Amino acid sequence: MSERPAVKDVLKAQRIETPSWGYGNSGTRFKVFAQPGVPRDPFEKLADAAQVHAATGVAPKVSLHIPWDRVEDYGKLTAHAADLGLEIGAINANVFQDDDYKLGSVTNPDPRVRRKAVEHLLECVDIMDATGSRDLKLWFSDGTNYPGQDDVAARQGRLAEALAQVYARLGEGQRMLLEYKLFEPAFYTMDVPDWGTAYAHCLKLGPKAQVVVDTGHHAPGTNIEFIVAFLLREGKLGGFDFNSRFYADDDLMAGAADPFQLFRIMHEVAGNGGLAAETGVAFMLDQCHNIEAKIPAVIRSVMNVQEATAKALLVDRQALAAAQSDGDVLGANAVLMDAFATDVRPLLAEVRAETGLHPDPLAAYRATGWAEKTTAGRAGGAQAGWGA
Ligand code: PSV
Ligand code: MN
Repeated sequence: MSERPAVKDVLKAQRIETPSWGYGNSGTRFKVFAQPGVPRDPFEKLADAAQVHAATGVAPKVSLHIPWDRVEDYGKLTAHAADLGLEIGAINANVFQDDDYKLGSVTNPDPRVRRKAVEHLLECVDIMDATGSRDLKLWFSDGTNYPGQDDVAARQGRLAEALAQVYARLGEGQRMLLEYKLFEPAFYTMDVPDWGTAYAHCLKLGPKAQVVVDTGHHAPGTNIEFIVAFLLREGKLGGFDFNSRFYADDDLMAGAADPFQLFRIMHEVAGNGGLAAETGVAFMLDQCHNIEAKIPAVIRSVMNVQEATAKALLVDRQALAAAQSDGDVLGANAVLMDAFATDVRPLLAEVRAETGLHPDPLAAYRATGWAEKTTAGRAGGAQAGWGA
């Protein structure tokens, strides 16, 4: 394995962003199970994220969700992040948890509600300015539950208008990442249900608008790697919200449900320039750890993304291209399957050791005693969760 310096360099350079909400309490609509030692505010969430970065060496960025992570002083939060060796990643807007948004946010038939939603999105850009964040991540729960409930084409017009207002406010080097989702919470139509809708809006907006692919947001059986290849080719893949699903938007650990799918996605990323820093693809996690310990679950997810990336980098591209141009169907498939079947854990252990890390991030984390310390030290106060 040690004869692969180029592969190792790419693995050393890849960064995986972790979500602040992954460290807080979460659950399903049936129950939120509180866990001991869970952070009580965004400062403590960053302290937990720093443990993930310390163990893996590749997770310096943390996505925030507003208002869950709203603070008085974003300069102070950013300085706290820097003290921990972290940076603020994407700012996720939240226009889905207010009574006003029952019939939608930026697509609501009421112009007052639309204005309120746009104000929130603009506030998120202010927070980007204050924290040095590059990405505004937009997901809209907007949609309808019943045929005839609203004019679906008119809703597209309202959406385009709101996006244009926010796009115009973006500064130099800032991006808007538009996320799509097939269904939930709306069950008849979502206003941004698929990559095509997101892509069309981003294309109209301009180069700072790109699509984000949340791996849990598709119909079962959707070929996500095709979407990834298409968007990369068009220069419109802004990033991923990685997580895995068995049924709907399960938000389980990335790579847990279908490691082969994650490999296929990373194969398209690696083969289409998506691992080059200048392409700007953000590898973010968007997960909730409802029953498992949160920090080790985030570490495991980071490792799963790294393993899929390493396997994708091991694909013999020359042999693949030769088999493809020869029309050798089985040969081409074998090249891909050989890479997928490779045990890349020793390679990743070497990469970690070469960067001064413990070869086993989970063992490194356990050795810190952080879980015991926070369980004892974070008694009292209200634990952070979806509504915080
Ligand atoms: C929506 O399901 C979503 O994927 C969006 O990214 C939200 O911001 C996030 O989940 C909240 O958990
Ligand atoms: Mn998401």
